[in-house]
Amino acid sequence: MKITLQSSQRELLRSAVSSEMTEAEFVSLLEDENEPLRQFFSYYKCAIMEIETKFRVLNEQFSLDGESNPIEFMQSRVKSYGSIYHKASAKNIPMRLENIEQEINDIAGIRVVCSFIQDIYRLADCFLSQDDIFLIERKDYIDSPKKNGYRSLHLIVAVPIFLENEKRMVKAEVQLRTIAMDFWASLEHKLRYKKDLSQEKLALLSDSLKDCADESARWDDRMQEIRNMLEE
Ligand code: 0O2
Repeated sequence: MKITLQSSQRELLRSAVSSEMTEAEFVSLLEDENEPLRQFFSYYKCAIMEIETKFRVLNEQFSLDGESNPIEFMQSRVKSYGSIYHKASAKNIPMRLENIEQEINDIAGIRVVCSFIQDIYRLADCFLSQDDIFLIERKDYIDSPKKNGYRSLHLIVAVPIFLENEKRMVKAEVQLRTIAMDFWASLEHKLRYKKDLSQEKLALLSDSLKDCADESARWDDRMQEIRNMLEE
């Protein structure tokens, strides 16, 4: 899937973003009043709007069926320029918008937070069964948590956005998780970006976070069991 730009826009982007750029140059270029670049990022904002609406509709429909709303809250963001730069550097992706668009899947990110694990899978199934959602990749870190304890269900999808004269397919990453998983991930995220920790302290905090991840996984399972029993 590809975001197609007019050839004049392509030329501008090609000349604008070179592979030798530093982060500061990259960010300042993107922050300039540059219409094609603004347009490029606005497609991701539109994809977020489309996907959020789909989840709001599902949330509403579940409540009409006499069930409580499965979604506690949603958070969305277009990835920051600095974060795109770091991911591209870490993955050796050339600093050109074409490559970034093709190889970074989470420029548009939507996080859907639920109380119960079962709701995550049900929402994901309903979302993926819609005929305008194209699944690119599914990563189930609930079934197979990361070594550090990270859990969430990730769906990389492509969604159409309908503009004045055209339809474009745009990629987005949907992360579905419970409140407990979200609480854990926010704290662990802070640890990942702490640069001034000694090796000992880092090891201690990582072990402690892994214990919390295991404990919160047990909590999620028990809360689900209690709900199942209540609904029997
Ligand atoms: P940020 O700051 O949230 O944007 P891919 O995107 O598939 O090419 P990647 O990044 O290895 O490759 O994919 P993965 O592992 O599915 O992670 C994507 C996103 O999930 C991350 O984006 C985080 O938001 C979240 N995530 C994954 N692993 C962890 C983890 O161990 N801890 C926490 N707290 N979040 C995690 P970014 O770009 O890394 O970060």
